Parts: sequence; structure tokens; C-alpha cells
Amino acid sequence: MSAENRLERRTVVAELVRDRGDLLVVSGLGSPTWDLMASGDHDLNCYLWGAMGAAATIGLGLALAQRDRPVLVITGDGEMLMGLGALATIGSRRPPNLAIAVLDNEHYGETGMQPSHTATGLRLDAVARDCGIAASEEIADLEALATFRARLHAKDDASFAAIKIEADDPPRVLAPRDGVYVKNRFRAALGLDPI
Ligand SMILES: Cc1ncc(C[n+]2csc(CCOP(=O)(O)OP(=O)(O)O)c2C)c(N)n1
Repeated sequence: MSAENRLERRTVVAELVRDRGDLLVVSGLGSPTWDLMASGDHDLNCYLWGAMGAAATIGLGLALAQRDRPVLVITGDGEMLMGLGALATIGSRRPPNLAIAVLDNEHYGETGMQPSHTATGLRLDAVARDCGIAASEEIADLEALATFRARLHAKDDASFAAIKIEADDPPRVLAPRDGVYVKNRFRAALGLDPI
């Protein structure tokens, strides 16, 4: 795919969380967390500032614990590549309310734009499908993105999307950094006591 045709990351994330209803969102460290914050802070956003490789597993746990709510993980290709084993477990459990959206810019953006494995042909949507996530696709246009968003709210099956985006670096919009605060705000919004 040519680089000129790629989607813009902030547009993608704003579309994914538009009219979000009871959606729970986990964002992977770095750029995806800045993107989510740029689309508007929310009590049901779980921002990660670290734990590289763990975003999808946190989403899996949430989806299994909160089965009536849609759960969306928004993360980077580098972050997903560090925790590929999560896809095997998600594929075997297949929680119908879980969707994984990888913002695939084919680079490790935050650390200086080193090319990632997807730059040399690795297809994360194929990996996810082979792991058992049948509803897995590569997305390169807003129409397909809207369909993915609708599917996640329908909660019919676990889904995965590798969303091909530009390798740009928009200004950082920093999310709350206190993990205990973010966790307990999230829990309170679910009617759960702080821990
Ligand atoms: C265990 C660990 N290794 C490396 C890092 C450094 N690090 C932070 S963000 C990042 C790159 C993330 O790339 P990607 O997920 O593709 O996001 P992008 O910024 O490209 O959208 C790296 C390598 C880290 N924080 N933790």
C-alpha cells in the first residue's frame, strides 16, 4: 500500500470513540494514548503509559469481566508485536465484546520511527486470524473503519483490525499519568469500589 493513501491516526481514533455509549477503551503506551486523550478525556478510558505488550491482555481481562459492555483496545503495531501471545489467548476465548484496533504506521514512533516488522511485510491481521480471531481485517479507508466500529458495538464476535495509518507525529496531548487515579476513576464509572 502506498504511504500517500494512509489514514490519519487522530481521525481514526476520533471515529472509533465517536458516540461511544458504554464503550470501555484501553490505549497502548505512547502515541495511541495521546490520540485517545486528543479525542477527549473520559472516565472509561484506561490509558497505558508503560506495560508495553500488555494492552490486548488488559482488554481481554476487561472483556471477560464486563461481558455486557463493548471493549476496545487501541494500540500500536510495535506494542502489539511485543505481546503477540495475547492474540492466541484471545483467539481461543473469543470474547464477543472485544475488539482490537492496531494503528499500524509500520514504525516504533515514540522511540524515533524505527521500522517495525510490518514494514517488511508482516500482516498482523493474518496473525490474528491464524490465532482464531475470525473477524480480522486490514483497514485502509474510512468506510471499512465505520463497519469495524459498528461491529464492535454489536458485540457479536471478537474482532481485530490492522488499520494502516500515516507515520506522522502529531503534537502530544498528555493523558493523566497517575495510574491509581486512572484505575479508580475507571472503576468508579463502572460502579466498583476503589482498590
Ligand atoms: C518494555 C518496553 N520496551 C520498549 C519501550 C520503549 N517504547 C516506548 S513506545 C515504543 C514504540 C511503540 O511503537 P508503536 O506501538 O508502534 O506505537 P507508535 O508510536 O509507532 O504509534 C517503544 C519501543 C518501552 N516503553 N517498554
